[in-house]
Amino acid sequence: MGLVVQDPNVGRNGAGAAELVVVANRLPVEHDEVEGWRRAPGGLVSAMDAVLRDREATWVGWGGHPADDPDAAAGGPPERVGTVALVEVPLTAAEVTAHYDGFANRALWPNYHSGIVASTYHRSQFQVHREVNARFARAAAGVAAPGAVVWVHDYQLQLVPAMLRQLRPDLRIGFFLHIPFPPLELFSQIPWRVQIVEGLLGADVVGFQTRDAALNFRRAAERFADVALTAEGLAVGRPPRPVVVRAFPIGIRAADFRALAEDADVQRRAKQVRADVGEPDVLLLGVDRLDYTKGIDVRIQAITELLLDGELDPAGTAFIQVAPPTRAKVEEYQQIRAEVELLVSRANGTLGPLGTNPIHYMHQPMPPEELVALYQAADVMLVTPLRDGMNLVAKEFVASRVDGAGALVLSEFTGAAEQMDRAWLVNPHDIEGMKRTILAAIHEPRASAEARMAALRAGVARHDVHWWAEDFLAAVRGAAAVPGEDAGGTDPA
Ligand code: ADQ
Repeated sequence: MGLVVQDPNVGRNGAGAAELVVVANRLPVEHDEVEGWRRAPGGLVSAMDAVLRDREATWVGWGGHPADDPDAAAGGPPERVGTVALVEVPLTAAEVTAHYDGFANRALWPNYHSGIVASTYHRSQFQVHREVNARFARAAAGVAAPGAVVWVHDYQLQLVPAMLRQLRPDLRIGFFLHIPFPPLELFSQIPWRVQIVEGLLGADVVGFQTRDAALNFRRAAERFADVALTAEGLAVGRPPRPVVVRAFPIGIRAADFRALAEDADVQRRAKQVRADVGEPDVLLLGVDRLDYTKGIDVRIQAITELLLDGELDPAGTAFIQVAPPTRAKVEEYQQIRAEVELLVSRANGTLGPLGTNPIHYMHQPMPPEELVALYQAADVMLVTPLRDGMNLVAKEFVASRVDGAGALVLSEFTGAAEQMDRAWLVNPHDIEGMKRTILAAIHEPRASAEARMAALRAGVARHDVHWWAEDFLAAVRGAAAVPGEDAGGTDPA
């Protein structure tokens, strides 16, 4: 049975004793009908999994099944995974619809991603969102030891820091946003902008993926809250309380990717991948959740045009697009799926003689070994989001290229572009520019291509997920221990 905390004062199994508490919308496990409880996929879980591997911690989150669902997984999530105790915050189906599918994914997500699709704002959804945030705050307050560090994650829980501070002023609270923070003119559209800024300012450290995001938040805080700008962040309220605001660019488990990439079976599989798609002269690859922010459609369009123009030979080119399902209940995600599938079949239907299907589309999750084999098989990796907080795929590709080969085409609008300036940077809104850059990446002489990849690989290895977590946790500990002083930490590369 999982530990279900409904009342913050009623803790069991070590409640009130956790020195490190992670709070995220989802627990790091999900239920599969065949396999039972298993590790949940996704960037956040994969990052925190590595960080918590040898650390005692308590993870507060939703288990993934509505509490009132008659088919809900019997018994709830496990009590522990390795060194991490799991505390489930129960949500009903109606709460999931309003808080997660609704407010988080149809109001916040599109606004924070440059308004690529229009946000919809519903007062009733915000109401539920606030109640759910309060429940997360109470659950965290119930398990944290005196003076503990609480690390709150991502856009679904931005109200938690202030709520938690009110319940437990003794705690040291860090908040990290995995997605972009929008410029003031976009953020200002949100009817609850004041509540969001005040919610975040409850933390001692508010961390972002990029300097731009941190800057955007400082501007929003200046506009919508009682703050003064300081060198390291903000002074909030009266008497002023220091809040560190800066970039902590997330890294990947670089050593794990390198080890997988050196595995003989994975390398054999990489060769097989090329054989499976007909031993092309050029193999292009895209790997993204099927999300409208990822620019999958513009990428397919650019490649299709190159194939139609004869700039790329349909008989000698293969493009693999991996796009696992995500948020399938949200209408905009059904639309992007339909659009991508139409573009793929239209391109394959138009190009070349019978047997020529240059675009290979895989709408399925896959294990890390298979992803690394794909990364190794590719000549050019295409990461072309219209907006992305960081983008771990770009870093995973680079870390997997232990052979020193491969080229990365990367959108300027990813957080990764701030660190990976040796990649082939593109503006995904500019199809012609993207086509030119893809061709340049394909035809770059080997020596300069390898020099680029070597520089990129060194950066990804140095600024890995452990560097990120240590930097963030040091800032949270430092911020509370020495009020008013710079939290230190490393300057983000
Ligand atoms: P995401 O939007 O999910 O993450 P990303 O950073 O690329 O985007 O992470 C996706 C993860 O899913 C990668 O680790 C990748 O390996 C994995 N993945 C992709 N396809 C898969 C498949 N078919 N099967 C299994 N796994 C697959 C959010 C933000 C990002 C930010 C991360 C972390 O939107 O900007 O980089 O959080 O902070």
